[in-house]
Amino acid sequence: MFTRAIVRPPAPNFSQGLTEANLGAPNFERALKQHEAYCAALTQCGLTLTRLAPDPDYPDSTFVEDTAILTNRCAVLAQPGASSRRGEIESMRNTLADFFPALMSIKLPGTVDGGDVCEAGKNFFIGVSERTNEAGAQQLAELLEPFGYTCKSVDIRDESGLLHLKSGLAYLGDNRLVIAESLAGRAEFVGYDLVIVNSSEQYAANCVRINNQVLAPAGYPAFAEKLRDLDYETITLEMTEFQKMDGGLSCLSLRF
Ligand code: CIR
Repeated sequence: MFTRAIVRPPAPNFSQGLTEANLGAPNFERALKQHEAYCAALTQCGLTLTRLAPDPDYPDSTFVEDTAILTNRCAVLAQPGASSRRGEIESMRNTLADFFPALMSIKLPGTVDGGDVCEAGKNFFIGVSERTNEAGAQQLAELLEPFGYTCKSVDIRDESGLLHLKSGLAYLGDNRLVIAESLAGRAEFVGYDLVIVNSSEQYAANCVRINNQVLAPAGYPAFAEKLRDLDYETITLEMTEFQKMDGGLSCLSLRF
């Protein structure tokens, strides 16, 4: 069960963040509304929110998930692979210190973006990507394993459509993964029940199970039907303005 989440609304210069999406510039007012609806959905799932102030010094700072890896046994501050995002870590360190006094951290030259880390029960999948390097993945595994977790690296550097591992992977609990079609054949995922997301709906693979609900992006009917068939209670959310900045649904919150 999750009880809390940390969120940070986008700052007015949100459109100056990193993106390779080619979907045009985001509309700030619409992004704020989408962010509000996202926060309302987290509250509906029973979470108490810590709302951080928008931070115009870091236009990508609304994507708080990238700054940390939170588990119910320990917490690790990430080390963003994009140099323009490194400064996001310090304010998150202060916020997390209230909840996790024994906060650990990834050190350079290791880099890890939280978006590359997918918890699946006692196992963590760690994406090695444009942002998370092998040294970072190795450090994270060494920090998590003493807490009884296992870790498996998944190299996604040849997956041009996936910025982070969680752009194409989510854990629904009960040994079930939502997975982008392009990852579904990988050996790392043998033994899990896979809910495969068609390549035309790939963005929907970044969904989040929170307690009894699944939050999923609006506009992906085939995936919505799969969730319905599996009897998940789903909340769909408009994510268009965040998608324009390469952001998925999970990256707008840190849940614990
Ligand atoms: C970035 O490129 O870092 C941001 N514009 C988007 C980060 C999205 N984070 C995520 O998928 N975990």
